[in-house]
Amino acid sequence: MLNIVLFGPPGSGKGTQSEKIIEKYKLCHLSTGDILRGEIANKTELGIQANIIMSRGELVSDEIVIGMIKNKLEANKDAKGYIFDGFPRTVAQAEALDVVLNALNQEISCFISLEVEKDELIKRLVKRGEECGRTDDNLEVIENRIAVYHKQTAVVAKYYEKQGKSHPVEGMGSIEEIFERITAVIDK
Ligand code: B4P
Repeated sequence: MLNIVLFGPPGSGKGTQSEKIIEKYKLCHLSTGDILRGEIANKTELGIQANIIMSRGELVSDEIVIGMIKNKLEANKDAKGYIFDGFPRTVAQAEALDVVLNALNQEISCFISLEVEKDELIKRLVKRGEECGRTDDNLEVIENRIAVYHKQTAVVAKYYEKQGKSHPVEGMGSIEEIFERITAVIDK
């Protein structure tokens, strides 16, 4: 099975590239951001709590997101493989993911880390905020999301480097150019 973690700071293109990867490799898409936004749209108890945290640009608790991923894996057992988009975002989430996959006799095949300069991240997210009205895509919250990434999330790359699975990919350029770089890593 092909199990990919697509990693990078907010606005690095995880969601964008995930869509193209799923289409090409027919993988099951597991995006914690999308699942959380679904809970918010459905006004569930979890969604109401998550909305407060996400609109500040902070991370939702490990316990909640790990539970969500377990449920999704359980519900998609027949998948050819998975793409984890926006998860794991902490080392605790990475460790929990290994435990869950091991129990299913599976493992992460590769960890792809998109590298994008801060100015470009801000430019992309501000533009999306203007176009789509996502409440966390405004300058103040974007700055906090990037700070949270450096404080709590960037360290996850070291976890996969130690396992020899980490592949940094240049995330600047056109969506197609970046997709070609990603597929070159996956196909290898
Ligand atoms: P996510 O939904 O994961 O959102 P994101 O980090 O902002 O990245 P996203 O995937 O949406 O953006 P993309 O780069 O594709 O997280 C949102 C929030 O949910 C988090 O802040 C947190 O609160 C919570 N959360 C999610 N997962 C969690 C977890 N595991 N633990 C705890 N909390 C969690 O695209 C951005 C924009 O750039 C798009 O408009 C796109 O069109 C554009 N773009 C992409 N590639 C481009 C390119 N090459 N050139 C120009 N524009 C490009």
